[in-house]
Amino acid sequence: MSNSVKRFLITAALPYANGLKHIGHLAGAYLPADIYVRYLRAQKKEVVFVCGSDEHGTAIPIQAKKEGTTPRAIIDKYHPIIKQNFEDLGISFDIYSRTSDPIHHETAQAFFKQLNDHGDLEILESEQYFDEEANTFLADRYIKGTCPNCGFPEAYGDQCEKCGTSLSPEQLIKPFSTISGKTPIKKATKHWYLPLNKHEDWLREWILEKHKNDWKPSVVGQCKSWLDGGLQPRAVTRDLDWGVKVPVEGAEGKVLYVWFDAPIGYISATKQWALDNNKDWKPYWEDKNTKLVHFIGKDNIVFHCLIFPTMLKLHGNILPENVPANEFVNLEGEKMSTSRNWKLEMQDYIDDFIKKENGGSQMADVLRYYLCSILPESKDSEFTWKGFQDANNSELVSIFGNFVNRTFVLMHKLCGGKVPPLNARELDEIDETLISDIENAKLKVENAIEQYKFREALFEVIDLARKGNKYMQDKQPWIVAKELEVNPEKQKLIDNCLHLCLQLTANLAILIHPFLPFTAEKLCHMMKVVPKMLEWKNAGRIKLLSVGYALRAPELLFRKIEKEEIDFQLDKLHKGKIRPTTFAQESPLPASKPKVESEVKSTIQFEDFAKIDLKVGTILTAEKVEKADKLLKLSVDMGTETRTIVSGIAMHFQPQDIINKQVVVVANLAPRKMRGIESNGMILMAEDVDGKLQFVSPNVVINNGAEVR
Ligand code: B3M
Ligand code: ZN
Repeated sequence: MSNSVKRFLITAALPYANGLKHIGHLAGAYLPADIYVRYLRAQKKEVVFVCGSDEHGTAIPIQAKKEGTTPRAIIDKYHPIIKQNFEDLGISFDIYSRTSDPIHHETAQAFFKQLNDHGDLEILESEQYFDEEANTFLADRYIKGTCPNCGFPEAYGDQCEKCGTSLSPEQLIKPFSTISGKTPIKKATKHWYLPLNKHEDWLREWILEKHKNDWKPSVVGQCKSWLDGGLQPRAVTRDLDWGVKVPVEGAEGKVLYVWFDAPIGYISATKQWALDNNKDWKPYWEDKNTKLVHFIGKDNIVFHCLIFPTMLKLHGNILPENVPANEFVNLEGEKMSTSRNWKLEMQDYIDDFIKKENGGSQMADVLRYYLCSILPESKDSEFTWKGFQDANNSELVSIFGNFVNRTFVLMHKLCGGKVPPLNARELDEIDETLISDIENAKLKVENAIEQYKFREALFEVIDLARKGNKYMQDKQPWIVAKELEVNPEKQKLIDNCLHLCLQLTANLAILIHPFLPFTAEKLCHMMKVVPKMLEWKNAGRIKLLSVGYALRAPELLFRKIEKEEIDFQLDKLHKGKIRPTTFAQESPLPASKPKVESEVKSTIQFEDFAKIDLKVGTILTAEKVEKADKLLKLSVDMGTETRTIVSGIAMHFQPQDIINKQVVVVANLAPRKMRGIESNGMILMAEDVDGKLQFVSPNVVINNGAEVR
């Protein structure tokens, strides 16, 4: 770590306050950032760790519409929950701010104004998608269409969530408005642009030369492909009514693009922190001796490595030293997804594992441990419940917990509950090896952490505990104890062994602290030492606990995780039982009893089944049927024809949300008139445990008209 660094400013991506966050988010940015920050704090470095809610962008009003409420109500609902979730899992932000705060609006506006006044922005008029029915321009997530990269039919105007490609609305094939479901027209509008094309040269030099070796290859690689493709001017304003108002004349009805204002949120959060703590925020953003590090997920690379640095440079701020972006964590073999309800939310984990138990923060550390051991540092990784159980049972319990427990139990039994003396003259090679293992572990862990290799760092800590177990096994003080009667001198050997094991325990507390803070705290309690002992400089030494000092009885650090708990989670995941993001009591859905058993109808012959003509179709349009709460009128592309089908799903879906959805249609059902509309077929639906209807859909895109057998 270079000596000129005076202070650290560590940021973690600001999560959208539009819903609960899952453990993929946690592993992507927040956990690694927290480990890094706790390590720096233990090093007594000056460090500020900022984060907060991203409360702008179209994601917020869209969620508001889904929940039948206002954008303000959405952010006020999710911000405190997400904040608390992070706290429960030990993510130790110095501030968790909000981009809806006035301080942020002022900061973002002043930032924009300075760039605009200096002529760093360009105003361009262009044709943008406009929804005639809703009489509004369609920014970002208000427009969907088929992804040109992977063919996913519901890609957003700014990004395809399936393949991760970042898009502009023009690239979408068959674009449609998510408000009305209609195909939008093009209409002229004026916007402010950040001319990234003018900054290619220094960005190239800064990333591809200066940082080519200290940034992750995946990050440099992604930047390189953007740079090689040629940078384009980026619009930094939007026609929207939710966000930070554009602070110049002639910009009525326009707000800053969320990706312009959100990263400025790091600055406004620093300001707020400084205000709250009577500090000066400026050096953190202006002094070259500040080391700024952004922790993010890979989908945010372009914003943090190209766009925001350009803004910072133009504005006269320091640039990030590193952007250690992570890949994604998959869950049980599939990509985590909020829309498909395939995820483990922080809240769910907290409810099931932390709140249920006394002193449940032990379970927060278990999640931190497993996630850290599978951090997607260089490629996507996999969370499995079995892996979670194994990490706990065969590493935390059997290696770490076991070593500490044996040490404490034997110290009480063979050394009177006090730190025994070390008889230097009696040290043998095995003891010496352990002593140098302790020294080396410190160096290895810090080396790995400083290179953002947190998995490796954690592995080194566990490896040291493993060596402790091996040492204990080699020394077998409980066997030596049997010889005491004949040879009391042997007490020295026992003392040496337990002395070293106790010093090793103290070292483990220091080294595990950034990863498992609650466990480190518990160890301090057992050793009757103050948290100051956890300072990093103490690690690597074997003089942490004084001879003769009385220690407490061992406490259980980790408990075994049973198969039933894992089965329960798997079952919950597969049944889609996880509470939907919309809370049950606020859900507009009719309450329905969960069905305990599904009724089985009487047997039919194959010929009976074969009479049913099931076909795949795609919903083209959907609209409410007047004076019928439950009905939606759909037109469905059946391959060779377009059918009108009236479906009783209006209580479960907004028309705009089901456009382009592939469904299974009973194609030969006799036509039936409903509210004066002839319905030609029926859409197959399944009811989940919450009583919500879900489409029965092919899991890959299939040609319309395909037969279902
Ligand atoms: N809210 C996107 C995301 O959560 C965005 C990050 C902002 S960081 C300044 O992926
Ligand atoms: Zn795609």
